[in-house]
Amino acid sequence: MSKEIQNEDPKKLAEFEAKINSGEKIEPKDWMPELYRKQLIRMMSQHAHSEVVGMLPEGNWITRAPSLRRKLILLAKVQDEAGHGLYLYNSAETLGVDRGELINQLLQGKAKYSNIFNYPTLTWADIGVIGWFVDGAAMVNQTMLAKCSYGPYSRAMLRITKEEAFHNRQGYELIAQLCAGTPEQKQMAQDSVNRWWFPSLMMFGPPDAQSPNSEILMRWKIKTESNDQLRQRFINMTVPQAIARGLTLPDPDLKFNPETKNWEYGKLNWDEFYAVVNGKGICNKERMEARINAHENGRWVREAALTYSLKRQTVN
Ligand code: BYC
Repeated sequence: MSKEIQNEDPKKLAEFEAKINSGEKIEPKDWMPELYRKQLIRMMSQHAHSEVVGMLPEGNWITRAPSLRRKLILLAKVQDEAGHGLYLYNSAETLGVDRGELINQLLQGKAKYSNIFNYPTLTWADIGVIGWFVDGAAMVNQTMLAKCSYGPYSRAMLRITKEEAFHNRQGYELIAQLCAGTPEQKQMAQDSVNRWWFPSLMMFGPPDAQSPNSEILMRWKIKTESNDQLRQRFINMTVPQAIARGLTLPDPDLKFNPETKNWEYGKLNWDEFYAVVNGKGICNKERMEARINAHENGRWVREAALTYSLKRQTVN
């Protein structure tokens, strides 16, 4: 047992764990072990940062969308991601941490966000594949998190997951349309699938045996399924969709096991994953610069809003 848990009051800890095991949610004012609070802040803030940084690769294509319909869908999707970031920062604040502090950690390069957003969006097909793969992976992960033991996170996930399902469908529809188009359009979809498949599988985190946080997260039902279980569910869901569109996936070891009913997959490049997560991806620098600029450009808005709210407090 970790030292941080040993220092907790054993009676309170037992009551807390009994509550979780009975399926009750933990709410902000309830007693919780410090490690539970710390783990939630880590995960929820990484999640919020991912939503906000995740607006960049797609936002990059809003002005280049090929039709008004596609532009409206993309604009709505990117706005949804901003909303997800907002709910998640709000939910994290219920744990007694300040949103400004979390954002500073991101801007100073001290906080993680999802590996996937450090890859570039080179063609229009990437917008479809992000919806299909990235939002599909997020939907699988977040459907599990909607059952998590912390009330505010679980409730935020319920709403976010509904929106992710829409994002996933619009992405698949975009790709289906490209696949039914000219040979060049189909090839553009295939090229995009080839580049995004493996990074999307890595979104679920390292294999269970190398996942340092999983044990405690699963004990306290923050996560109710493991990284590998969710990765497998996503693969099983997505492979038939690719086949239906005549697309191939870039894994020579992918094969269906009729006994387990799983699509078995080959080795993932975890060296690449850790390099990307630790700042050495293709777009890490660009993403951080964009967020720092956005933060600086928004300073006057935050200051004006704060002054207005302070003035209202004085008047009232
Ligand atoms: N990327 O012990 P592990 C979206 C880190 S955005 C980067 O298995 P855990 C969207 C991990 O943090 C949706 N880092 O971790 C938005 C840990 O490092 P620390 C994003 C990763 O927490 C816009 C270390 O590796 N979703 O949908 O048990 C447009 C060891 O990992 C990643 C979420 O954030 C990664 N992929 O499990 C479109 C979901 N994976 O912190 C779409 C919430 C692992 O110990 N988060 N690491 O230094 C989770 O469900 C879990 O945190 C994870 C990882 C499954 C991601």
